[in-house]
Amino acid sequence: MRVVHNARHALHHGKVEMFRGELVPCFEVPARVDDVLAELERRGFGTVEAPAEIDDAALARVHAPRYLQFLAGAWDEWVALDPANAQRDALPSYWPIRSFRHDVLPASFPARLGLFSYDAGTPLTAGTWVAARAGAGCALGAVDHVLRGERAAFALTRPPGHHAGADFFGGYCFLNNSAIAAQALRDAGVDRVAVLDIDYHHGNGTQAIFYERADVQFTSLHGDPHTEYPYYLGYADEQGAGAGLGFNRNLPLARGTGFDGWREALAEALRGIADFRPGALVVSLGLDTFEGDPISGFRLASPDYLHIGEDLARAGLPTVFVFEGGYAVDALGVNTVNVLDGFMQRAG
Ligand code: FKS
Ligand code: ZN
Repeated sequence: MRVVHNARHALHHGKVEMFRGELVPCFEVPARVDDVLAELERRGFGTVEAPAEIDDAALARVHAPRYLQFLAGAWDEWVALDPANAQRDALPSYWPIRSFRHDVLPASFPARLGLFSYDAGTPLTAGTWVAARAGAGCALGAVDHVLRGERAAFALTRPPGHHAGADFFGGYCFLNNSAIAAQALRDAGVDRVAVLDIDYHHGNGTQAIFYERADVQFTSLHGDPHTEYPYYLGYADEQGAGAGLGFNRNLPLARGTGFDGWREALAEALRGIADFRPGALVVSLGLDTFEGDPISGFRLASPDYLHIGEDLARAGLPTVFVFEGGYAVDALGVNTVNVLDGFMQRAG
């Protein structure tokens, strides 16, 4: 399988995230991608390549211009507030929730930081924009391979993307790589694109981006938002709106779910995807469903990931895999490559 790898991912390196009243070390660290790369090399799996330079127009097909502009200049604005900020991550502390205005762009940088975000766990750092932009390039590069007839391709990048909406960051995500991939497939003439999100956390950003559209179907398997992040979206009754009604599907599962229950939900998701008759599939590939994950609650074991790959291959669709979460760094490489390996074995 072709692997498009973002060598600039480590330029995004948050120090801390806010968690239960404390600043704690980030879970989403550069070692995650390095571990996957090492396992790809160890197993001689795939051809690893760098992404081509990207066309920002592909980002603007998914994200709001004022949000992209903000992200591109955010670090410089943060340091301009106080030169000592160069040593600190930028974390928001104000949010315009219900009854506040969203149309006004305040001059204050901290005010805009909050306008364009939804949690205090997603540090913006000196290299965030460069890393995220190159990451979106990986997603676009993987799309190109599939458009040229490859059975599948894998965008190996961080920061992840599925929590990022059209104009907000959060959940360690800034640019929604999976949404950018799905939109690029549409723009290249694929009539219907399915996005399947198997990260432990609901892909609220991807759902929101496509919620009113019938041309991109979104399906997600995730920890029940009643108890799991991102809490405010990902419930089973969210089925899409307007033209998109019927094209959004959430399959929330209880904390503690093991592979048997999870796999049944995957089968259900794949039936819905088959009914949609898509021309391509984008998989938001999170590996935080693993039993050893430090921030998640499902109980999948390493060999289960081979079966996930096989089940996905049986859908018979040109497939773009996009790397999302997974925080048990030592097992992350094995689990990720198991999915890809299972897929290729079944895909032939
Ligand atoms: C632990 C609290 C967890 C944030 C969880 C974010 C999950 C991110 C992810 C992604 F794929 F985007 F990376 N809070 N301190 O795994 O969904
Ligand atoms: Zn996750």
